[in-house]
Amino acid sequence: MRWRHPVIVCLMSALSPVPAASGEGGVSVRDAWIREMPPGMTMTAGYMELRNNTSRPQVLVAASSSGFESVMIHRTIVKDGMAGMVHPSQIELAPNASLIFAPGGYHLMLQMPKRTLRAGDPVVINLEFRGGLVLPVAFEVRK
Ligand SMILES: [Cu+2]
Repeated sequence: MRWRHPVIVCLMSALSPVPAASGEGGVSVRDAWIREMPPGMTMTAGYMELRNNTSRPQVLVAASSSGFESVMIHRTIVKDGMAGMVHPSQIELAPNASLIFAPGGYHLMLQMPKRTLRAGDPVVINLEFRGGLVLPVAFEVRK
């Protein structure tokens, strides 16, 4: 009766629920970096490319880091020729799509670093998604 075994395994994998947004390929991050702060500045920004590898929307609801007193999701918008920043409470990632955090658009506003950051330093920022997924991402400080 050995032949039964692979059949049972196949059935079980077909029946097991699809994880909401696990770290294993659920949401991935590329090219994560932080702008190096000029001396005396207490504020900088983090950028990255977020990718939702699932067939469902994923919602970024918060970010935090032990390296900064405050991390906020921000978006730079231009209205009537004036640039300003807004603080969206969440950002939805469309299924199987990427969202780019870049200068002039979405960014992570990083305030009050707990130590001096130099180009090349790694800083971990935790991205929190609706449903409980927390994705620790290594950002690199760049000039
Ligand atoms: Cu900002």
